[in-house]
Amino acid sequence: MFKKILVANRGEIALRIQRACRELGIKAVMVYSEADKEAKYVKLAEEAVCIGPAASSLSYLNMPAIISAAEVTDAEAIHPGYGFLSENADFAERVEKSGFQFIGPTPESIRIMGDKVSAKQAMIRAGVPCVPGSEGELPDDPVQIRRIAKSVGYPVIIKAAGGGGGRGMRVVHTEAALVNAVQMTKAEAGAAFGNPAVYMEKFLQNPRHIEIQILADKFKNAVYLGERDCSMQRRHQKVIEEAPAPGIPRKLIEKVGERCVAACKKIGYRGAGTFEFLFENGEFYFIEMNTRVQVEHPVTEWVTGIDIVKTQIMVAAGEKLPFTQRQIQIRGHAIECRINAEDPFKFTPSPGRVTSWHMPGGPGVRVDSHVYNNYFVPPNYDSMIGKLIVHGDTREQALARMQTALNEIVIEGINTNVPLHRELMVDAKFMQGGTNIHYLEHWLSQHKR
Ligand code: MV4
Repeated sequence: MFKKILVANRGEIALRIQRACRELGIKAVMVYSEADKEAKYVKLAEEAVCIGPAASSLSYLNMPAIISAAEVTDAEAIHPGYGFLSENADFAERVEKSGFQFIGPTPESIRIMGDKVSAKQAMIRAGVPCVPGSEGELPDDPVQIRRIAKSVGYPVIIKAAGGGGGRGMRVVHTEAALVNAVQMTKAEAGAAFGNPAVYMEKFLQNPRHIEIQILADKFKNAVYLGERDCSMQRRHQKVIEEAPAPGIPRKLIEKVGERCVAACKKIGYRGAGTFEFLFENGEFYFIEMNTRVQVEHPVTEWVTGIDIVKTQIMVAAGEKLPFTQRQIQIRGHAIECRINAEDPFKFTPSPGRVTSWHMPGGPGVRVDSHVYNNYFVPPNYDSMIGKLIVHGDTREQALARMQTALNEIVIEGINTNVPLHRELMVDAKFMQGGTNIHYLEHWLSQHKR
């Protein structure tokens, strides 16, 4: 096992990784920007290195600074967390070329999944069900583009190969609008991602966003840890996640989960990963794979009892997965509310000093946050300042615990989205379960203030 790991991230996930290291008896080196020197995990750290000024581009995205920090502290491995450099294949490669273990998949796996066209082709070959569409990149010939769209059937969606997470997409409803839309998306993709390649899919109108968590080791062992429902989102930012997904038969999850595991084995995937699907009319359609630990990993940890971050570190160190698929059971129900420093209904960021911070507790309540009383939320980064996660034997119990927990929260000095969560947790449709990806935005348009 590693003796020392460098944590190349900030915020709640930096603290989460530091805690996993402590449990494994590994020393954690924290890196921080000038804006984060008062962060809790820096105060708690045995070792911490300042890697640059507040701007991410000069600190958390600064590859030489991070690799130098690993060199001067004698770390053996680098955990990238989520966001920042976590899905940057060039970074993973530079980490390994510098003699450190990257805690994540190989640069090659990251590269394949980063290109959404090659990711989809790998999944089709591996037998993972995908959204019907173009086989690979769209050609330039307008005649061929129209022929493909006709066979897929309108409406279609044009997506950039270099996009993902909602960036670089365009929905097309008619043949008249098609060729121009393709050209526009290609031009934008070339400018934004340095890759003008686009592909086409059937546009699914009212899907749910369901994702499958997997874990794999270096010996081609892989397991799936069930699914998460991440349909409650606004502008491609998830707001609430839960596991399991309400109303989806276990047998269906098992079938798609086994496909994901087979795909991992086929491509030699290692580490933690997430297969994102759209779910509509009882069918799963793969859209993208994330090659990192995700924000919402705690809901899966709670229903499976598996520590995903610890397992990431163990498999990166060359250990075998310590459990088989048969040993993984889904128990109860977990819900996560992302707590953001923002206006709860206008969504404008609300950084600043937290003058009062009281977190809930009791059975089935977990808070992952690096914030404390009198902490200053810097304006330079993502507005997420923590996550409230609850577990119950049933979804009803989890909802009741989340309602109580949200009512116990006191955060003063900044605005947060806690008031929004309080309202959503008593919304009849949400309480019923199974809302689709448009539900929250529709709800917000009906609850303007
Ligand atoms: C789609 C889709 C409908 N049909 N693909 C948006 C983010 C990116 N991961 C893929 N996205 C979508 N792809 C087809 N063929 C609808 C979306 C989509 C969406 C997906 C998941 C969660 C929220 C979403 C919000 C708007 C659109």
